[in-house]
Amino acid sequence: MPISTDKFHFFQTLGTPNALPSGFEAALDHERLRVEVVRPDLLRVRVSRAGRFEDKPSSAVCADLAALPAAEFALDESASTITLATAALTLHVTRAPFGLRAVRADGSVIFETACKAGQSLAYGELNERFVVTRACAREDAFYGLGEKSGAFNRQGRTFTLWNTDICNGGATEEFTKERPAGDPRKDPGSTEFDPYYISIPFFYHQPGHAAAGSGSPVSGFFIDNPWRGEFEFPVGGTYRFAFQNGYYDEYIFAGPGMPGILEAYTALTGRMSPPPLWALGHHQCRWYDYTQAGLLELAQAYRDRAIPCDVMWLDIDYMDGFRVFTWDEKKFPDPGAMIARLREMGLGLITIIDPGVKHEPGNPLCTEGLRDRLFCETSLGTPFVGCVWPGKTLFPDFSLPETRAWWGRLNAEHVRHGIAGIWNDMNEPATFIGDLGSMRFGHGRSEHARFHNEYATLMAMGTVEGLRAAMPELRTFVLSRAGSAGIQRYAANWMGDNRSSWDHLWLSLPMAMGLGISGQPFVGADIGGFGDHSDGELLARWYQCAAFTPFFRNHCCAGFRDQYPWSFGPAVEKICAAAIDGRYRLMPYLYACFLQASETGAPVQRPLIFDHQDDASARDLDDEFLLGAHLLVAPVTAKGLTSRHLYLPAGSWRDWWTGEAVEGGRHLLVPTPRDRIPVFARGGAVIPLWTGAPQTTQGHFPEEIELRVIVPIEDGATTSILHEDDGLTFAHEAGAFFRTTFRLARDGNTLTLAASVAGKGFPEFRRTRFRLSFPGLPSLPRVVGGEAIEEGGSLVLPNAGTPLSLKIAL
Ligand code: MIG
Repeated sequence: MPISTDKFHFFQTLGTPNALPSGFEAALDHERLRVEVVRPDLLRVRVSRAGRFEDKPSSAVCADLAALPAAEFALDESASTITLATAALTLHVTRAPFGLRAVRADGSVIFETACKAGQSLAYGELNERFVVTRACAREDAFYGLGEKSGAFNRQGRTFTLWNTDICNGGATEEFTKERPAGDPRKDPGSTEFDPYYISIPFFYHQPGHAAAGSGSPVSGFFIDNPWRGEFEFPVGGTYRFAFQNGYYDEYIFAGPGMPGILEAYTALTGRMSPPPLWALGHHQCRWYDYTQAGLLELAQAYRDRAIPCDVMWLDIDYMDGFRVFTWDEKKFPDPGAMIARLREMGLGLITIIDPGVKHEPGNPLCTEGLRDRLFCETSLGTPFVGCVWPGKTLFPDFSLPETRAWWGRLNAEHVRHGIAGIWNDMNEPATFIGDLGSMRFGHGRSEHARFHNEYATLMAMGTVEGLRAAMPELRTFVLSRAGSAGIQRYAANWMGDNRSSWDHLWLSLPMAMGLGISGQPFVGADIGGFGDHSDGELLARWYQCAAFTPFFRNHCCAGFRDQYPWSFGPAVEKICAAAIDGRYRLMPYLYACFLQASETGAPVQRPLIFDHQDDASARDLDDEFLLGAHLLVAPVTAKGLTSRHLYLPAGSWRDWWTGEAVEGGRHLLVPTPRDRIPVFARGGAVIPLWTGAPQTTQGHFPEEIELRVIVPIEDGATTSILHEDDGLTFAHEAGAFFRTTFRLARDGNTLTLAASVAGKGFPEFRRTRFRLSFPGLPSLPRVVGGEAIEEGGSLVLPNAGTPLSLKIAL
C-alpha cells in the first residue's frame, strides 16, 4: 500500500549540536536528533518523540552497546552543516533544510535523505506515525527485509511488516480486500503475497553497477522498531519507510561489503548458536492423525527402505483435544516408551506446541495462568479470549518475563521423556476471530501492535530458557513459523504454508536467501509442498533442491495425499533416496557452513551477490543459490525440464557430478536429467564428505572423511574448513572439537594442500584418515611431498586431527 504523507509534518531545522561521548545531539524542530558512532562503519541515528528516546525499543538488539570500545570520530560545525567523520565514513548533516548524507572514505554514497522544492523530506511525523524518505536511482537494487515473497531484488515493490498467517482469511483480508482484481498480491497463495509470517526491518541498498564504476558498494539499514512498518522501494526517485508507532531508531551500516554488513548486523542482533547435528538431518513431518504404533511403523518404513532420517514429528493431533503440553492417551498410551524406541532407531521426536491455551474450567494451565495474570488481557483488564484449534483460547503474554519463565517450565516438563526439540506454530499470533486489537500486553497496558511482531521471538525466548534448564548439556532446537529481528538467536524458521506447486518450489529460493541475508540462516520450506496434492516429479525435484538447503523437512497438510519419498512408486523413491543420501554424504561440509553462520552470520543458503557483489550478472539471480561459499546449486523448478540456464560467476568451477571443469563468468545451458540437478563446486575448494550415507547422523563418528579436492583451473589459493565435534553438547565451547582449516593452492602444475588444526579433540572422535578424491582429473595425481597411500583410485592420508602438508604434481 503506498504510504500517504500529505498531512505529515516534515522536520526542517536543526539547532546547535552538543557533543556526546559517542556522537552528538541537536534540536530538530520540536524534537532532538541524536547520532552515535557504534563502530567506525556503523552509526545509530535517532529522533526523539515527546522529547524522549527509548534505549531498548525492542528485543532485537542483544549486544551491550555501552560495552563496545569507543570509536573515534571528529565533529565539525559550520553555520550550514554538521560533519561527523570516522575512519570509515563521513556524515554531513545540513541544518536548514534538515538533511543527512553519508559517504565512505572513497566518496561513494552510503545514503542521502530526500528534499523537494527546498523542503526536507528526511523525517516526518503525523501523530504516532513517522516516515523517512531517501534518494535512490533507477539502477539500484534493494535486498533483505527477511521473509518476503517474490523476487530477491525488492526494487519496484512495497512491503508491509506485520506477521501474518497467510492461510487465515481473517488475517489476510485487510491486505487482499483493497487490492484490485488481477493483482497477484490479492491471492495469499500466490508467490507475490505480502505480508508473510516474519518481520525483519533490515535491508540493503546497492547502487547500479554501472553507476558505481568498478566497485559496487552496498549499505545496510536496520530500523529497530517492532511496530507495523511499510517499505516502499520504487524504481528510482525516492524510497521510503514508515512505521505506525514507536521511535525512529536506525543503525546504518557503511559496508561496502555485504558479508561485513551482515557480520555487524548479527553482532547487534545475535547469531544462531551451533545447532545439534541431527537438526541438519532429514525430518519426517505430516499433519496427520498418527497413533503411537503408526508413528513407529512409519519410522520402521524409513529403516526398511534404508532412507536416512533423523527426526519424526508430531503435529497437533497428538494432543488431548488440542490442549498444549498434553498427550492423547488413547492414541499415545506410552510416549516415553515410543521416544525410547525411536531413539534406538537413531530417531529423535519433535512435537508441536502452539501458544493458545484452551480456555476451560479445570484446565490447570488455564487456572494457573489466570491466577498469575500470565495471559494477554483486553483494555478492560479481562483475559483476552481468541479462538484456535482447542476452541476458546487464552494467549500467554510473552512480553512478561514471568510468562516466559512459566512457559519455559512447561516446555521443560513436556520434554522430560526425551523429546528432542519443539515446533512453534500459530505464533504470529494467529486466531480465527479476526481483529487482534483487543489482545493487549503488559496487563492490558500495551497496545497489541507493540508486541505483535515480537510475539514469536519472545515465545521462543521462553521456550529455549526452559529447554536449557531441562537439558543443560544439550544444544536446543526450536522451529518457529513467525519471527522478528533476532529470532535467529532462539529458533530456526520454516517458511509456513506453501503449496505443492512448481512456483512455490521456486519461491522457496529467494525467500530463503532473503532470510539468510537478514540474519536467519536456519531456514527451509516444506518439502513436497504443504497445501494441495504433491506429485512424483515435483516431490523428486523438491528433494533434489532441498537436500542443499539448511532445514530439510518433508511436511504436508491434512487431507492431501501421501508424499513420503516412496509414495509415488520406485522410480521417484530412488531419486528422493539418492537426494537424501547425497545430503548425508555432504554433512561435514554443511555442518561447517552452519558453524560459520554461527560465528559470522554468513548465510548457509545465500544469493550469488553475497560472494560476488561486483558482478552485475549475479545481482538479480534468484533461481540459483550458493550453499556456503563453495557450492552453487541450480534447482529445477519447472515440470518436464530437460535442461536449464544458469550463470556461473567468475572463477573456475567443476560439475559436482562429473568433475568436468568449467570456466565461470558466463551463462550455461546444463542438462537436467531426472536423477539430478545442476550443482557446481568452486575451484580451489576442499569439500569434506562422509564416505557413505548413514541412516542417521546420531552416533555417526566415522573413521574416514573424504576430501573432495576441487582442482582449480587457474593459480591461486582457497581456504576451506572441516569442523568436527560431538554435534550435541556445549563441550565444543571448552575446546572439545577439531577444526581443520585447509588451504589448497595451485601454482602451475603443482598443487599444495596444507591444513592447520585447532581444538583439543573430543571423546567420540574416531577419524584415522582422509581419503582424497580429485574429480575431473584423468588420473590420480602424483604425490611429490608428504605421505599418502594410493588405494582404490584415491589417495589415503592417515590423519587423526593433526596438521598436514601435501605436494601434488598435476
Ligand atoms: O491452521 O498444525 O503452518 O505446518 O501443519 C493450520 C497444523 C495450523 C499451520 C502450520 C502447519 C501445520 C498446521 N498449522
